[in-house]
Amino acid sequence: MENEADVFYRQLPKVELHAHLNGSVSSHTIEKLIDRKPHLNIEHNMTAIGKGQRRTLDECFQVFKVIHQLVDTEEDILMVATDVIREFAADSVKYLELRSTPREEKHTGLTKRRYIETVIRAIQLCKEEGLDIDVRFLVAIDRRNGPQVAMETVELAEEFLLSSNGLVVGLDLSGDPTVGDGKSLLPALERAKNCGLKLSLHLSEVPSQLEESDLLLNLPPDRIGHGTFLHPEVGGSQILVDKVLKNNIPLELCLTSNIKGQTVPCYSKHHFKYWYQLGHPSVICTDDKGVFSTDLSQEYQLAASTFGLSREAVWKLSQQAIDCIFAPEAVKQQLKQKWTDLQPQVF
Ligand code: 6MZ
Repeated sequence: MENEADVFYRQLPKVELHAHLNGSVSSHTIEKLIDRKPHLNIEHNMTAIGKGQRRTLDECFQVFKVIHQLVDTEEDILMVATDVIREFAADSVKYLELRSTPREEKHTGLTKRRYIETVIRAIQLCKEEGLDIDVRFLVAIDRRNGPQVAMETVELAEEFLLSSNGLVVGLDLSGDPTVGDGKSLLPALERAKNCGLKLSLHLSEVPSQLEESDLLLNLPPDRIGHGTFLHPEVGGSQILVDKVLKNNIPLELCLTSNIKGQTVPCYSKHHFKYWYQLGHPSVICTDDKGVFSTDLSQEYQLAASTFGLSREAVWKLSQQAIDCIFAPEAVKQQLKQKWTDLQPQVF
């Protein structure tokens, strides 16, 4: 049974800007995938981290490898993407930027181009269904694959930027932050920026990446994923913070993901507090709602209960996320109108 508070958060119109497709697969969809591929002998506890459980970040990345085994055909991607979009829509997410790393799977004939086309098809199918959600796509670079693959990914993303009717809006840099080196990816990221792709970069997700973060901040990116170790209180530096502030680069903050992946010790120590107190644009996101067993309503509720936010402040937080989206100004205006129409008379 949902109580009154749960209903408020469920009905709150929301913007989701940091959602990895294969990390967002719900247990219901995983069940369907397991049924399709019983020979893999994959069980539920290998694809999600349950309530109260934690893993090391390294173990989290093993989970993605298991999910990738389950999602390796065009049909799988189509099902996963449509299910994920419908689930976000059911959680009152009105605008969603999905991100995913195009994969080639030789044994099924899947190519990177087909991968992107299939996600786009899923977005279009959901639009035809009449779901009340605007979905855009960020093509992701997995840092572990190095500079050449990064450049090829940018070239592919560039093509779709021009041919997808505005559905592909940007590029994401993600993957295990302890693997690979951001510096070698700079030429690819610069190219992406110059051709009009918006950049969302995972930055300082783990400690001791000061030099890399400094280089990436000079681009500068249009948004930052996590930014857990940017500020001086956790070993970052004021120079990094000043660069973020000077360029007014919004942060995508994923509370449960950081707690379950153990880069942040507990909710009350989450860096949301640092940036929110500065009045800096901070967007609450899920990261991987399937893997971390959460949803966006729950993440807003957790932020509010942990940091003592009033309902009015929560409303403002979800509304301000509109200014951080990568879609054009006209879409921002439509969303702002939607928030005005839905706003309660009293909180
Ligand atoms: C960095 C992450 C991530 O692309 O196959 N990914 N990268 N930090 C995180 N924090 C936990 N969570 C997910 O979705 C899965 C991929 O997203 C990235 C990783 O590259 C992972 O393999 P897609 O849809």
